[in-house]
Amino acid sequence: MSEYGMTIGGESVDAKETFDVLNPATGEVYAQVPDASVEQLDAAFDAAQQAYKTWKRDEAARRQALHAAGDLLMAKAGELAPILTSEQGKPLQEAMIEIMGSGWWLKHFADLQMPREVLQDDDNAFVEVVRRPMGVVAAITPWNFPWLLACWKIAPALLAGNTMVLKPSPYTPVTTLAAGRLLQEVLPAGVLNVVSGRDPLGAHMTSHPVPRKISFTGSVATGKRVAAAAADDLKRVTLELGGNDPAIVLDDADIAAVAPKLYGSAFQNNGQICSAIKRVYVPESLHDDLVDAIADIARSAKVGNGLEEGVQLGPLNNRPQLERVSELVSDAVSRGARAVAGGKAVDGPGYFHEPTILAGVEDGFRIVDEEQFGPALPIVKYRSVDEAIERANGTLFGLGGSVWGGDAERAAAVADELECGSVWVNTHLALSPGQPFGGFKWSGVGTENGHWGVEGFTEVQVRHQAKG
Ligand code: TXE
Repeated sequence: MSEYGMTIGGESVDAKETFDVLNPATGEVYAQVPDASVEQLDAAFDAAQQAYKTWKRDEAARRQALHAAGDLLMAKAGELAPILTSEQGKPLQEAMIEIMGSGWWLKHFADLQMPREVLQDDDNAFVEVVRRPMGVVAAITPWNFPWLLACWKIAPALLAGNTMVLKPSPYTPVTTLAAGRLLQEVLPAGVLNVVSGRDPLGAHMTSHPVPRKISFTGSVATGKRVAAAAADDLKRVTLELGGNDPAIVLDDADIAAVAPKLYGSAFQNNGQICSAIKRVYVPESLHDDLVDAIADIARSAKVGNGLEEGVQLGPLNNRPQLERVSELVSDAVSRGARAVAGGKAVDGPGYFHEPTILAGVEDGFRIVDEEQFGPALPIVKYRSVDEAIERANGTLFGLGGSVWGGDAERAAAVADELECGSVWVNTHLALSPGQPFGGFKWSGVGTENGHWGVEGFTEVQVRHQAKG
């Protein structure tokens, strides 16, 4: 028996097998959760299919339910946040922000009005484009923002009239299981089903005959597998994959003002954000000042168990991720980079890594070319702005990018040259539920959030009514 049940057709359901979820701050088992069988996955899809028949019909009821769900999450944030910290690692205050933010997301979509598209209204005909729900959605989420990213899918998908089977990452299933149960108070049975299991359960979801749409957030490698599995059945997909966001600092930037903002956008959630700053390009003239300023901040950061007061950076979420970050840092140092702050994993239990600033790094080093997804930031010198733009774009990633400078118009002109889904000027990571989010190239397919996100959970239908 596990403490946290799955939710199938409104019921709390256990499984024959369980698997362990570790607390990344201690490396110890935090919870045991159900490992869903294939039959249980079938039951979840069946429940979602049954619920779809009525859920799709009443938009007002859906809006009301989403509001109630948002209110409930906000009211229970104090209970959910410690669970999130214990399985994910992030400081408790950030866990609170994630839960409150998920409530905000649901309530935003509860009120979102879709633009009406009337193509023709004359003596001959009334022609309108309408958006129809797709049916059952399979949603698969990662471990960095387990519940917020689930709500990026739940809110628009349910608003559009779909029902869902949701599978969290095996590293962080507990908050999603707990929140999924909670939401049964305000959602009809079968509208939101939550199943937990290891990676093969995700593969079963993508090849299952019931879902018409797969909404996936995770790594590029798995995203490609999801797309291939979906192709067989022509399922629709939205893929939100990794990023390697560049920040270009221009020569008129005020380093004292910019350094804390760059640091914040690179190290929030311990760097485990798809659209965090992953590499900084700086002119030679400002390089040393910027490195010193950011390294000072990194050295003063308080690293520890996220449940303790005042901790700013928790552990990385899992051992493979810690090993990956350590490997990329060691690779850079072995090729001549300097760790001006940090530089290594912290001994002892838990998956801690010192916040690390690397100078003397070049394009071609793995830590610049690959997604580190952790607390290590390479700072790279450039000689001309054109060269910086070329290097920023010289990757298969294309999620976000930012340009920093005193002359905002000049910075915006440089930002226009970046090939990515979000460009920011003098800020980074500015996201909101009404703003579309997606990636160019290998960073993804499709768009989440805003009315674009809702459209991603619909099929286009033309309604042509002849007149006269
Ligand atoms: O991701 P996976 P992992 C990046 C980051 C990190 C790397 C690996 O660089 O180092 O991904 O993380 C489910 N069919 N990001 O291994 O494997 C899996 O169970 C269907 C960026 O955790 O992509 C989980 O629920 N689903 C990212 C989800 O996919 C499958 C956030 C993501 O796991 C599956 C996290 C399959 N064949 C990591 N195999 C971002 N975009 O923010 C696994 N899954």
